[in-house]
Amino acid sequence: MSDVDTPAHAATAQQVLAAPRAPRCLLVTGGAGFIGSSFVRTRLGDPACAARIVNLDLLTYAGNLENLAGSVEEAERAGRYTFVRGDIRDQALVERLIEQHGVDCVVHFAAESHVDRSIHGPRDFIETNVLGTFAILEAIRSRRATGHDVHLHHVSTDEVFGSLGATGFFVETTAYDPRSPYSASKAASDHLVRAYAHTYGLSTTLSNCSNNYGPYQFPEKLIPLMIANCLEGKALPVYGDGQNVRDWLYVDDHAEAVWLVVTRAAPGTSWNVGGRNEMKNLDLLHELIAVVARQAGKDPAALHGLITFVKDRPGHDRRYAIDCGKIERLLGWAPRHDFAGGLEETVRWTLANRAWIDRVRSGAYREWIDRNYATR
Ligand code: NAD
Ligand code: TDX
Repeated sequence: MSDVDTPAHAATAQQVLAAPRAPRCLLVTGGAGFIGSSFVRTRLGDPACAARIVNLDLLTYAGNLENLAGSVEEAERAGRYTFVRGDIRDQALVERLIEQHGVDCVVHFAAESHVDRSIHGPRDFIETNVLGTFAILEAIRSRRATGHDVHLHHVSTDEVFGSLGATGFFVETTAYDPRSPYSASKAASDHLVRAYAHTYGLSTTLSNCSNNYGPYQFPEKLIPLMIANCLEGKALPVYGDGQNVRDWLYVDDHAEAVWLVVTRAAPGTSWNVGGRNEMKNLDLLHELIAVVARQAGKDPAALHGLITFVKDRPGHDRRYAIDCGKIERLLGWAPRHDFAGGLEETVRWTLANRAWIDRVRSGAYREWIDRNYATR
């Protein structure tokens, strides 16, 4: 059964596997990024997960092996974790890794992920998000032709559904209506995944998640940028009127949702994931300022004084809101962090990891990567 002909509210237990899928070896793409590294850390720390992990990441500006420092070394020594610097667009490489490591499941996070960058330079988004996903699908199709089936879980976003008015929610069967080069490239990749499942019989699942936040998020996205600027006394740039609404989810809760879908969801199904936590950007910023001021011992009024309204993002989507009732009802997923707790945790992490932020903001993290990985 596929979601194409199953309205979300009518989704049934048939969309859940009778027996859990138990991958022996996962190929995680983009595992050095923000959400991919959370997935790698949580899986390696989960005693119920015995899968080996091959992490394929190109280490673009958004990839940082420091996101995994302290979490992978023991698994690496035990032969349970391998890092490969490489490009998902390299189909031959993906095929070779699948064959060499006996990969039976690909969890595909790698992407260009920042909307503003997609507006300034869309090409990388088409190449990585569309052609990269295409190369992975072709690699899996080619393995299938030799009798080896590999399941693909494709990590997507709520932005493919477009922009909502004041009411309503995105469900799994909401028609796609992407409106930025980023969301259009993600929508294209989602369509390719579903087309390959339908045409070639590939086993695939898909998840569409709302805005994530938490440790190791690249400080170009709203929350880490605002925290870093508060700490450095820099302007807090609010696009437009600051009334745009996003639904926020703590990153590790997304990683758990992906794992539940990987292990429990029937092929051909897709799953919306969200925090049931809609906020206007300006309200979020006020809450964040209160937390930073308290934890960092700063004057809240001075931080409020840093708020600067700037020119709006072109085509800025007004409101995203996810109905995640299906994954809650059928897979029993529930976020472990509420927004207040998640925000406290994120600010605490940032204060305890100023060196990480400083190295990313100064560009120093690139020198280490280039020195250690230039020849791989
Ligand atoms: P990120 O930008 O932090 O990380 C992306 C990772 O992919 C980086 O490690 C980068 O080096 C790697 N990468 C990029 N191009 C590559 C290529 N050609 N080959 C191999 N690796 C490559 O992104 P993120 O925020 O962690 O997002 C991960 C996934 O989740 C993306 O598919 C994104 O669309 C999706 N998503 C993100 C959010 C969010 O709020 N951040 C929400 C929903 C869905
Ligand atoms: O400086 C800023 N000022 C500002 O007002 C930035 C960086 C953002 N914003 C606004 C734009 C959005 O309304 O804050 C909101 C959140 O912006 P981003 O953090 O850039 O996220 P968004 O554009 O909503 O997209 C995110 O969620 C869905 C991720 O970047 C995507 O990868 C994910 O798919």
